[in-house]
Amino acid sequence: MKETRISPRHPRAESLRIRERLVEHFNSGVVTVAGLLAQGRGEAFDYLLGEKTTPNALNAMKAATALLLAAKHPVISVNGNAAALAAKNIVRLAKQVNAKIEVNLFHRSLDREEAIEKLFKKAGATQILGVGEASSAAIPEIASDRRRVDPRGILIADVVLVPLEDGDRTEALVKMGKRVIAIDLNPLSRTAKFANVTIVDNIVRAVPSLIRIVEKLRTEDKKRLRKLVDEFDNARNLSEATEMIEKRLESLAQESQKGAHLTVLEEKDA
Ligand code: PTJ
Repeated sequence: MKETRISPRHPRAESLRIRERLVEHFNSGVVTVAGLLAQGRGEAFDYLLGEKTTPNALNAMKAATALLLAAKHPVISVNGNAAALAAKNIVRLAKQVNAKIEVNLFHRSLDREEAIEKLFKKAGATQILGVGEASSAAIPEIASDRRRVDPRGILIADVVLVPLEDGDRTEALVKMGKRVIAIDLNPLSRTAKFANVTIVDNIVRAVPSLIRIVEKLRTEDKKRLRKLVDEFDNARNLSEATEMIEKRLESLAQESQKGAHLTVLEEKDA
């Protein structure tokens, strides 16, 4: 398929490049149709957040890093969108915190699992859990195919990082006593609310930022890491993220009111 050329001068070039990457990986069998819809929803929230990593997200990332560094069996759970948007950085992060990477799909098929495995291996991963028969265990209370997990990975994990998730599995994992870190641009989603630590940011920015924070915090002692986790309040952080959107909408409304006023003046002048 012919590649779409995006001018670097286009005001929304980065957003368009991300979209193209998803389309490319939709064609390669990694991303599902619903994944394209999910990206659209994410883009809308990213727009409202100003398309940058906020102090609120950085705060959550510190708690997430502390959880990952203190974990005994950390696992990064990946789906089609996470693979398409962040495979290389997920591999780097997994190596840094000694985490396993497990494929866990909502729209499960062996072809997609294998395409995702291939993409991660190309990005430098040596082992990908959860592919095919490897996910022989089940987590309770989930109706979707996401209940099938790898006994070497999510089943025994104490900390699970779930980028772009659906709420049911997050809730089930938390009920099983696991600490769940979510990356979700929507602070109102069920995943965001059920997770122990929710990073309200785009996965393409969040994973590189996590890598930088892990580098900074990796020499901290266990006591300080525990303090970072204990002091983090996910409900409060989500409420702040929602307020941030509210404030940005207010300032955008004021800006567009000024714009509308100019249009009225221009019409009068004409
Ligand atoms: O690959 P599969 O089969 O496992 O399917 C994956 C999708 C994403 C289709 C599936 O998990 C799903 O349906 O997810 P939802 O319920 O649409 O939720 C996706 C959430 O991710 C939404 O809250 C979006 O706002 C958010 N989101 C979308 N794109 C991004 C994002 N969050 C962070 N970074 C993004 N780039």
